[in-house]
Amino acid sequence: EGVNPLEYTNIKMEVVDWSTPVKQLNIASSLAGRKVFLVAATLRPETMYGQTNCFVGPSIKYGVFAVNDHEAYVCTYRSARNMAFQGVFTPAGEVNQLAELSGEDIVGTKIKAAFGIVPEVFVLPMETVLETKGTGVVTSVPSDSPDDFATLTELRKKAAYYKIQPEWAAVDPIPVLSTPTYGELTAPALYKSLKVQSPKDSKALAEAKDIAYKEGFYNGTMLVGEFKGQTVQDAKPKVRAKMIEAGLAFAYAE
Ligand code: A2H
Repeated sequence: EGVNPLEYTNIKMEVVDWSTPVKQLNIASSLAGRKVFLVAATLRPETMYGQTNCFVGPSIKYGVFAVNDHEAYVCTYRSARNMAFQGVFTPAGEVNQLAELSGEDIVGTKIKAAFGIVPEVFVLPMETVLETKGTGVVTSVPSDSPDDFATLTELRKKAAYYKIQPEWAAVDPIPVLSTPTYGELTAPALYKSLKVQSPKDSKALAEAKDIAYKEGFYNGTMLVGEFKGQTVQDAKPKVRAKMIEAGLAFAYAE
């Protein structure tokens, strides 16, 4: 909520199969037959082909909010209130919370990865998710996001410690775009060259994130999707528009 509002793309990831803990909460009757979507805020819509999973903060509280009479969104209350101000919900301006879920409970839920080459992925825990940014849900593209790659690597090393099934973290990074300096998997290349130690290695990760973003945006070429062969700079608004047109994304500012 700074001076310059940031324009995100919110990605709608439909719930295919809730985790066992959410099933045990018996929230189905509160949802009244609505389709439910986890909503992830991203600045890189052109990378959505490479989603391998989705992240929630395990100790963050999420709500399930009515969008209208047939859809509901899973996100933080804070972001639902912003969405209400931005005209996302019907009736206009109202925040109607149907259920509350902890991030820890949502882990293990199977969702549809909008525009993903792998069509269905799982929700995993990410301890560095900020409650105060975006929707509190982060879709994971480890090919191009150093944070996502660092957390996925950590979860794979210590699946039992993080209480996840190894198969939930089984999808490898998927090449989405190539950059002249880092090749087809920019984030894993930077993770290695900057010697990132863990998802909490914030100094190295901040540098990796900065380089990955600039390399991808200014020098990247799409390897997959409808805009394959085009520059990332050209493809980015086009992929975003296609996702919005398909009803799988919407604009969100904060
Ligand atoms: B980005 P900025 Cl491929 N907590 O999406 C932590 N991180 C969050 C978040 C939260 N509450 N909400 C969103 N994010 C992540 C894709 C991506 C992203 C790629 C590469 C870089 C990248 C796939 N994850 O972000 O602080 C989301 O991850 C690096 C800039 O508002 C979102 O875009 O600049 C980005 O951080 C927004 O970060």
